[in-house]
Amino acid sequence: MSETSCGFVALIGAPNAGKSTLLNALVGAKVAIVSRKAQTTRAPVRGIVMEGAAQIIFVDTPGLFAPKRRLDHAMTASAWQSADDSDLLALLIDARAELRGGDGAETQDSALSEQTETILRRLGESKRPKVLVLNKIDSVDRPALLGLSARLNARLKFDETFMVSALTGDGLATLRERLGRLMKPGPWLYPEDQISVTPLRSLAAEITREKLFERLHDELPYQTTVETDEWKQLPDGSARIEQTIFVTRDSHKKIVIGEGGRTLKAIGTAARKEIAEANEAPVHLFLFVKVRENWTDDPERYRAMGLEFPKG
Ligand SMILES: Nc1nc2c(ncn2[C@@H]2O[C@H](COP(=O)(O)OP(=O)(O)OP(=O)(O)O)[C@@H](O)[C@H]2O)c(=O)[nH]1
Ligand SMILES: [Mg+2]
Repeated sequence: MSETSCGFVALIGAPNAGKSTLLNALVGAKVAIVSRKAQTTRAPVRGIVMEGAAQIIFVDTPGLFAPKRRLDHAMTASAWQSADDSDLLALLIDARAELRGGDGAETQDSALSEQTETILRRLGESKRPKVLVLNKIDSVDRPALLGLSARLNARLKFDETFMVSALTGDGLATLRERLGRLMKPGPWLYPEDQISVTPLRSLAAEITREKLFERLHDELPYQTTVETDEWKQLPDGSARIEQTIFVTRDSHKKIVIGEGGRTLKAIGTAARKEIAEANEAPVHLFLFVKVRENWTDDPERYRAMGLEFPKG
């Protein structure tokens, strides 16, 4: 048998680049939540992949953007911390958005978006090996893709460039295989059949938050967080789970609950199904909505999310 190798690969990039979708696709299971909205991921999530004798520990991170609020600072700091702690950095670019100039604004062919420029500048300071992953190739033209790859590589030296679709799976086998070869000799850190390190109760809270992100709009999803308060194993093998949805305003609470409780019911039903799948046993899910005007300034909420509380 060949010698074992192991390493951490941080998946970093702008919000919505498809980092969490890629993590799930690489792992082959849902370990991180995904949504069409930017800034879905709030704290790093590990997913473990075996590639021959190599164990690759992928770290999905919150999207990188100019932070304003305290929570933004905590999220982006955790992403850069994961990057600094990793053996290899994989910069994920939403090729479709980048070819449109980032946030949808038109730019010249030769330009990169301001957002990408900012990330590249900071990335340039890191001594770690870096690979470039152009994602969402299912929705861009091949020639444009080659041009984009050339522009990015001219701006920063990447060891390798991959073109993938996290959604269709295109290019992922090659990505896994090449990254596997880049792992350093050493023992595996996790048992060979382990794919996640996230405790079930945290994953359950994330699943409910994903359902909130799907159903709520504007600022509201960003003003909510979810925690699992209780997880009781029942004699029949099912679990009784209580979760709190924290919101900042009474008006938000009304929207989350919805007319006649309809919105909360829909969120609960969708979350329950997925939590039961993760739990591999039926669950009874009870959701409570609490108004906490200042939850985004409460260290306790950050601890629950697995984030460091930024002072100041
Ligand atoms: N067409 C297409 N869409 C994709 C692809 N990968 C991801 N997406 C979509 O892009 C959106 C964002 O995906 P996420 O995986 O949540 O992105 P993220 O980078 O984790 O975003 P943050 O957590 O906010 O930083 C979702 O609607 C995905 O379905 C892809 O390869 N092709
Ligand atoms: Mg994400």
